[in-house]
Amino acid sequence: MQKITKETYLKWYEDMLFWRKFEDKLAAVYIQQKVRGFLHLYNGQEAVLAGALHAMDLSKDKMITAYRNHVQPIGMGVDPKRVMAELYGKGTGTSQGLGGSMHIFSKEKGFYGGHGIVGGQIPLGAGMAFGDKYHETGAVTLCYMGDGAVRQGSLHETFNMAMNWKLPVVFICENNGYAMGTSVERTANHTDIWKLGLGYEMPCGPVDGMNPVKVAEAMHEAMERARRGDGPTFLEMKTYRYRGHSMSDAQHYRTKEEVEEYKKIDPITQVKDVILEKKYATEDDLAVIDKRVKDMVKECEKFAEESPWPEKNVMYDAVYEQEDYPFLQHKL
Ligand SMILES: Cc1ncc(C[n+]2csc(CCOP(=O)(O)OP(=O)(O)O)c2C)c(N)n1
Ligand SMILES: [Mg+2]
Repeated sequence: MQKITKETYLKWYEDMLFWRKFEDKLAAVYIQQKVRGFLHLYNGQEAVLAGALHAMDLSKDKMITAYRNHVQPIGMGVDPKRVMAELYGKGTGTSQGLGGSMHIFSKEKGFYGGHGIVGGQIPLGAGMAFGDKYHETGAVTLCYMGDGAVRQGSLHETFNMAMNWKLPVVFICENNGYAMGTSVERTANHTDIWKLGLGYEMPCGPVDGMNPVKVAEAMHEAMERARRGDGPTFLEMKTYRYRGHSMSDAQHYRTKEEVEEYKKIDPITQVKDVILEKKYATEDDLAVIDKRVKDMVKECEKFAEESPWPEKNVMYDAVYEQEDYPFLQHKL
């Protein structure tokens, strides 16, 4: 793994802060009804992404996740202005405004969505890894899912095939404690989600998902295993989301005190503490980064606001049409 240096910490600080503020902005414009439909935010879970990116080879590795999917593509190199425009439904968005919040996608940057069906991305992730094994690309797929998704049957079928074929994939459960309003304790007889790998003799284990160093180390080991042909790993990242499941969540299932407890181990604060303690930067240096982040978010908002709506015909170009269909012309 690339060494974790002063530069790594400063990058983690800036990236995670940008992701956090980008999503705070989305929450604000959602209330103004500029972003519509569902909106699931990642606030609190940033270390899981930051640590994984450090271990990845971004020239070829791939990622797939569920609907909490705005900042991952940004981390993989997609222009954040285009991600925000997608959320606004604008023609300059990553899917020309046709996908929206749950469907950010960039084949070019190796980000394969963006999936609203809980657990739907698990077999797809294994399929992507199968493709890489078959074509001998040497790439590894990171397949993310929530704690709710591990209760889907598709996880078990996929684990079996992925182990049987020793696919180059890392399955990552982001255990943020809840599936909508249902706590992990209420979903199953056991709460150590990582143990689900044991039934398939898949290497597995728990990881502190609030600390990017711990995430990077665990991800590196898993990705090395996948790259040398020894197959998948299942990691349970213990993390937390500060905001509700989506924007329409009254959060009756947890207390404010619980949220505050987790904020004490906030990933951005943890990274900032190391930076100051090791004198990688001063408070003044960090203020410069904070300002840069604020300006970048503003730039994204301006771009999305000023972008045009998609042309109407794009809507019809994106649906299946049979040439000899006799009834309706699906064109404008
Ligand atoms: C197959 C399916 N069942 C139910 C839903 C409704 N639903 C949307 S999100 C969600 C909870 C998933 O929670 P989790 O996997 O823990 O992810 P998190 O939201 O915590 O990131 C449910 C049940 C769905 N989208 N798809
Ligand atoms: Mg969850």
